[in-house]
Amino acid sequence: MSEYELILTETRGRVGHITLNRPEALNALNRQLMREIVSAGRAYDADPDIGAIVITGSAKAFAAGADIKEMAERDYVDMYLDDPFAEWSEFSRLRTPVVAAVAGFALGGGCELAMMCDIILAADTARFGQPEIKLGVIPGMGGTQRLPRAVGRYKAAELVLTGRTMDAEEAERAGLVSRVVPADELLAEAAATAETIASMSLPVVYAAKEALQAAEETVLAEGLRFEKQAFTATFALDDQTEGMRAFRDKRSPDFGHR
Ligand code: CO8
Repeated sequence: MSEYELILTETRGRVGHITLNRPEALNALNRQLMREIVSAGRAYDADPDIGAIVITGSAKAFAAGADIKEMAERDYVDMYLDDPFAEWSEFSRLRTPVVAAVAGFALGGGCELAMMCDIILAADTARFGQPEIKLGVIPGMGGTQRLPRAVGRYKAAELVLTGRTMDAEEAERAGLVSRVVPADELLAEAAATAETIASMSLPVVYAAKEALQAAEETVLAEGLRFEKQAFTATFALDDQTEGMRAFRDKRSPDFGHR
């Protein structure tokens, strides 16, 4: 029996899949759903046989935000002491790359969850936005920080201050999504993307993700220093020798996955 009630998990090859499964609330992120997502992500991250993670929702909703009904009656002291979103920092620090496969609504916390992932593949049915302002609050899971980095400050400000949502095409144009695909191809595309990542050297994938994160978190000179160190460190790995010899010998590399 699964240890989870609100998500489905499945390992296929070297890819761990997480499917949000709270359809009656459009995958609204209540406390339990958040805990289960973070717990499944950590479990995959701790497993050296997992090289990438796919997270998805339903055809109608990736996630329609944090659970408004759960939050409605809470007050400042309660929220401050409880810090209900603290666990998300663990999700965004997973070393394993995460591919978000987004169909339908990705609003509020749902959009923010997608932005904690490394790659966002969007079905042509996807809608993104930060409508918190309409509820008398502001984004609380990174929306005011990650959205401007993804789409630029002026578009982010328009979305956060008006609550307007955008379709997949606009989101791709703005730089929020990696790629838009037809809805019926979304899961296959996400799985194929994750499988490609998982076929690479795991320590090198970790290093690449860490260096990309440094681009978000540091100034350029520091990021370039980090990259140089991480790049040089890959030359300590057998996988670098194998990868380059395989190219020279015109064969596929064997990165020694079990
Ligand atoms: N929370 C709780 N329940 C929700 C949520 C939500 N975010 N979204 C939808 N539901 C529920 C509805 O209440 C409804 O339940 P019921 O059948 O019991 O009435 C069911 O899901 C189906 O929803 P609708 O009938 O509304 O479906 P529609 O297709 O008519 O509309 C929408 C879909 C447009 C997505 C609409 O449901 C909507 O506007 N949802 C709210 C979107 C939103 O405002 N999201 C932001 C939430 S606030 C947030 O994310 C803050 C993040 C800050 C971090 C917080 C960390 C804890």
